[in-house]
Amino acid sequence: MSDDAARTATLRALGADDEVIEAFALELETSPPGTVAGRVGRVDRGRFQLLAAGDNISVATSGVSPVCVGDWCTVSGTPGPGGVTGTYVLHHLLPRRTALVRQSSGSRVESQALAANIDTVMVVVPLDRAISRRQIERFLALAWDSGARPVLILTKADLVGGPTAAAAAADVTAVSGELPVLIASVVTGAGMDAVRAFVTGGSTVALLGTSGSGKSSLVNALMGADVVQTGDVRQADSKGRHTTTWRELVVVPSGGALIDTPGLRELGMWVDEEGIDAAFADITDLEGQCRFNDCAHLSEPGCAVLAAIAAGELAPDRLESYRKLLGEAAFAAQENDNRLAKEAQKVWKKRTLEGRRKT
Ligand SMILES: Nc1nc2c(ncn2[C@@H]2O[C@H](COP(=O)(O)OP(=O)(O)OP(=O)(O)O)[C@@H](O)[C@H]2O)c(=O)[nH]1
Ligand SMILES: [Mg+2]
Ligand SMILES: [Zn+2]
Repeated sequence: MSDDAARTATLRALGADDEVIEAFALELETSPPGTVAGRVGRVDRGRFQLLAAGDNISVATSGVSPVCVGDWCTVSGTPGPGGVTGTYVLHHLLPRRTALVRQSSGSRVESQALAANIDTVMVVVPLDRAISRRQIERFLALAWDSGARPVLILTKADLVGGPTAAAAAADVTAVSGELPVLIASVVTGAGMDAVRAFVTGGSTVALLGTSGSGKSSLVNALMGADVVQTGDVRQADSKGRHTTTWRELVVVPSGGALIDTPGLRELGMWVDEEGIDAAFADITDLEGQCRFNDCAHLSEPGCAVLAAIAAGELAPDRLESYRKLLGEAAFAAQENDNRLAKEAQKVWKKRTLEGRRKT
């Protein structure tokens, strides 16, 4: 097999379609010898893993990662001697066709690409818990924003009766509209053929959902092997344990690529804040009228929240529970992920310190 043919075969296995193959061919024509084309499989702090022909390549980066999982890019460098990681740098990043982006919420958090070049987003909803339409809406919003096609997977069907599953499917159409809604179980395999139909050669599927919803279990079922770790669900409250901590791209033997993502933990701080903001719209509306941009509503002059409390328009304990939930959101992020914890702390600190004057 020629180098070109070998490269094409590798890229196809990673989920490339003709357009990607063509873009790489053009790019490599003008690249220095030794340039390698591949797909980002995982991003860690200060480095990312490129899935490519032969050994996977670890590429050092500095500052905010220039790539996210699912990106197609070329790197140049030299392989290390026998089994030792070489030294590579990012050479060229192909334009992202779609991207799941964590939106910035005001200026508080920078928007960040979570995963790129996804065709289908599976929003995974477990049937053994109360279904939150609001939560599904948020995942669907994220999915639609990406440019990919969302699909709803109601999973763990073995844990409820058929009528319950059917009722849930009917119920979620209120938020899913015309989208496909699939009922599945990785335990019995029921409905898995319909899920598998979305995973085809040249396509990339990302899974989104809360912790413990069954994303990694679906990945393993689709892979036909336990390639990613799955976790226990606490019996008491059927909450997940945040088993998956990194977004990771895996290649399906029968074609296509899957991107497993962590549950609420990683989207956590941001989604939680969003949810809290939505639930406390009365306070967030008032906040917009405070004189200071980062008013903590403690004793600042010109505080619209304190004014509303003084005028009897806002219950003081409502502000208390808002504070408490925001603090918990920051704490949850801190517990789970140092990087996010730092962001959360920054946000929280900014809120509790004296606010800067609005300009
Ligand atoms: N009965 C049953 N249990 C399931 C099914 N799918 C997943 N589970 C169980 O649900 C638990 C959580 O599954 P995971 O796949 O780890 O969930 P996850 O969405 O990846 O969770 P995070 O990685 O924390 O975001 C595990 O104990 C699985 O065995 C299913 O179809 N039926
Ligand atoms: Mg998982
Ligand atoms: Zn205020």
